[in-house]
Amino acid sequence: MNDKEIEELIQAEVRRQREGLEMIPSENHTSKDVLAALGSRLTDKYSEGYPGMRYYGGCEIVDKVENLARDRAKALFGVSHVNVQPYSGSPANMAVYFALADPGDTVMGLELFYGGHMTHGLKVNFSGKWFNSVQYRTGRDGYLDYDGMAELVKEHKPKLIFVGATAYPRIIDWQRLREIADLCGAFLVADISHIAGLVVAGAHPSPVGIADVVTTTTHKTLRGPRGAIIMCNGNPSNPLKKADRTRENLPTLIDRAIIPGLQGGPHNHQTAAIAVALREASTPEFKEYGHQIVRNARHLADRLMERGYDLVTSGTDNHLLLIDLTNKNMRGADAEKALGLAGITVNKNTVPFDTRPPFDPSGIRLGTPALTTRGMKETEMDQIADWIDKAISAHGSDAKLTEIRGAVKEFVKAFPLPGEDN
Ligand code: DSN
Repeated sequence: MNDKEIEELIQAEVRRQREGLEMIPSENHTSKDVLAALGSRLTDKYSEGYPGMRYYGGCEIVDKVENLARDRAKALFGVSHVNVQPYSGSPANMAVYFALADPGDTVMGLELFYGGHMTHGLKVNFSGKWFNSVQYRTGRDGYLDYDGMAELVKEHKPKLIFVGATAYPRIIDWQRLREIADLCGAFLVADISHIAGLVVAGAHPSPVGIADVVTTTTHKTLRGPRGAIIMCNGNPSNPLKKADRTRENLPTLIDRAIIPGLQGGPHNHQTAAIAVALREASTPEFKEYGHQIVRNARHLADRLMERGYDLVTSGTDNHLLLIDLTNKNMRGADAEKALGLAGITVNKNTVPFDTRPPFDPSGIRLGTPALTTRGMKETEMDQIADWIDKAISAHGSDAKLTEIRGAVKEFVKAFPLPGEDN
């Protein structure tokens, strides 16, 4: 690369990832093939529209790329229609609102500070500013409060209900949510961004066929490039025609929301990389990967609880752990910093009913998708639990944290990033 400044920064970031433990549960390490597709000349091509109906010439090859991505997603998730063009998760969710609601309509989602996402109706997000957003929460026990949701649905009669989480460690009961949405005829939207890889592995129930629309980013447990897809069933899409807001018309409504509703040219390099990731996710190895993510998270949760850590819901069913550090007299930010100095990357996070402010919350959120990609298993989780505990206890002692960092750096040499040799 001629741009030495950027090249050095890229190399520095690769070293940071290689020499540490990436435990932010929404992150992962992609394969060399995904990176190759992302770095390809497909990025040079404009192709507004959809395969076979573009506003530009020269699209015959990117049409094949997009069709391949769509077909692979359909087969993997078992759904009849997929839009692979959303630039990322927030634009994907925005397209669902655009397709199914008008400004001022009532919508519902899990409050961000109880594990939801900004686009699920946070007051300062477009979803909370442009719509009448009613937010549901978890109960005191940290589990989704399905009964409370049902009451809210009966009272507010939302047009659409978003369900999905960024910090929820338990299985989501899609069938129960379907019944709740049906109380007022709302569209049910499942945002499975965090758990998509677990869903395709069979390690978490799938909402396909239960929810009306399913959105997911492609870069979390699904282990693809940054990007997103939207899935639904219904009549074949006709993006050139206006359509009423019916379940049969969902494919057309979604496609028209992406373009001309919200986006311009699709990112063809990203579409190709999504296609590569979807192929990888359809292998038996990926199924095993998804289950190992959960085994690792459960094992880590048990080891940390043995050391007195207070986990929201007292454990996990999926890829992440949410730890309330109140009983350790520590702020999430301090734990994030101490762990960072020890070479373990996590993020501070609110816990349900947090008494501290969102930017200085009581908890940390951590997970196992990236560690599992590197081949780590339960034995390694024992060691990592020990370091997490030691680093949190050593908060403020740079010497002790540096010592752990050195040990982490040695340890990870046996677990190379995808495509690297140890
Ligand atoms: N930033 C994502 C996460 O970390 O969960 C949500 O968009």
